[in-house]
Amino acid sequence: MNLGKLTLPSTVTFSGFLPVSGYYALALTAPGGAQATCDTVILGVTTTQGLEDAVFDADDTALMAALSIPAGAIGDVAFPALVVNCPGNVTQGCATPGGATITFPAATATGDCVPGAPSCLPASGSTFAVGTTVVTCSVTDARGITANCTFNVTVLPDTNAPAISCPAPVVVNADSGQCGKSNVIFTVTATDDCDATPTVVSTPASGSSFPVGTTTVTSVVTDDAGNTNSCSFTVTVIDDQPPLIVCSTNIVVTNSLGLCSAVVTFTTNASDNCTVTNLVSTPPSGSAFPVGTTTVTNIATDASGNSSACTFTVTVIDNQAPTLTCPTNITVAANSGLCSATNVNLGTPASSDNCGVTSLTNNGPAIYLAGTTPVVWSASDASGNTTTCTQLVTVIDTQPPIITCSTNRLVEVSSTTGTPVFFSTTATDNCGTVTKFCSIESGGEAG
Ligand SMILES: [Ca+2]
Ligand SMILES: [Ca+2]
Ligand SMILES: [Ca+2]
Ligand SMILES: [Ca+2]
Repeated sequence: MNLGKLTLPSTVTFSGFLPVSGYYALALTAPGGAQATCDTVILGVTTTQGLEDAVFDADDTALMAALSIPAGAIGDVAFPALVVNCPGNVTQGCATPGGATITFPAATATGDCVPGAPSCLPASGSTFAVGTTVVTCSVTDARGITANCTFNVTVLPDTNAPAISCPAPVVVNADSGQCGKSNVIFTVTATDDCDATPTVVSTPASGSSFPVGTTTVTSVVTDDAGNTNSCSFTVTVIDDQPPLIVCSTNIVVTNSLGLCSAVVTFTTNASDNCTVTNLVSTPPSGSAFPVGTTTVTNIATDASGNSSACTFTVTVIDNQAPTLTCPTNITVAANSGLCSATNVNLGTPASSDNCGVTSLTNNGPAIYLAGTTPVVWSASDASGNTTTCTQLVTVIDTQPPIITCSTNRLVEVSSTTGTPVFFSTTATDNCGTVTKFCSIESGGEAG
């Protein structure tokens, strides 16, 4: 057995002879290229004459056939087997319904003529459907020999719902002048076993405007596989703004005719950032207000119980004087022996007032002289309105004068024509001067 190597030029022609007996090793260089291990074909050829001028194109199967080298003829030379080594089976969870992108270690190949890394199908980095996929990695060397291996890629779906955490109840005050709060910010956190950024949707969303009151926010988280979870919390917006209330200015009116009061209407205005639910005036508009000054208290309340108050006064003036009717004029007799009367009973006047008579007086004297005396009655109310009337009181003298005659006289006649007689009579009256008359005056001649 002869073993040898022959390096052939890149361009070869077969010009010699073969077959022979014996054993030769021929190193052939592939056409057009440098010699490489993989380009070397070791042939075991039996020849009787040795190797002469033998040239081969190792890649030329037609040549090989022309050489009549039986396939088994080269079996006596051991090539390092071409072996492809697959990575181990891969199992990965967290697939979406569309699958999962899986990368796996590269397959390797061993042999003396490995042209490069084996290629795998599906390739690493491909999207694998949920389930088990057989990956085949193969390589073909320059000799046309193909080797392969397989391994399993198993993709498990994401069946776990995300975790979600809602914030504690949010309590805020309403914006000034608004029945709500704008731009309410809150944070809902969520995590997932597979999806690094699960999608959280809150309704209403953070940054929304919330009305006064309590609103429930529902937050739903969804992972890439469509698993969901939810939580909820409340956003409470407090109305801490009391209503704005505007009272009437103070009111002054006169009484209604005949009444010690007046019906007064007024307007109280109130507004609120939400709604004024109650506006109460005490006493209410349209009430009968008594003469005098009454304070009206006004209270506006909103739905949240905030309230504001203001006050003003209603003054009702009594400008109506009392009515007064004097007692009838009276005539009385002078007291006995006097030219006047005392303890005169004037009688009772008739008087009334819309608010009541507070003073009823007269200026009558204690002693009424004979004649007519006007007595002025005066009725007043509490507001100082006064009415007067006049009653005439007449004192008459019903007492006749008192006259005292002289005692009877007996006189002597001293003359034929008569005798003057002098006598004295006296007369008095309770009312002063008395006019006295005698049928014969003192000093006249009595016959
Ligand atoms: Ca999940
Ligand atoms: Ca309010
Ligand atoms: Ca009055
Ligand atoms: Ca008299």
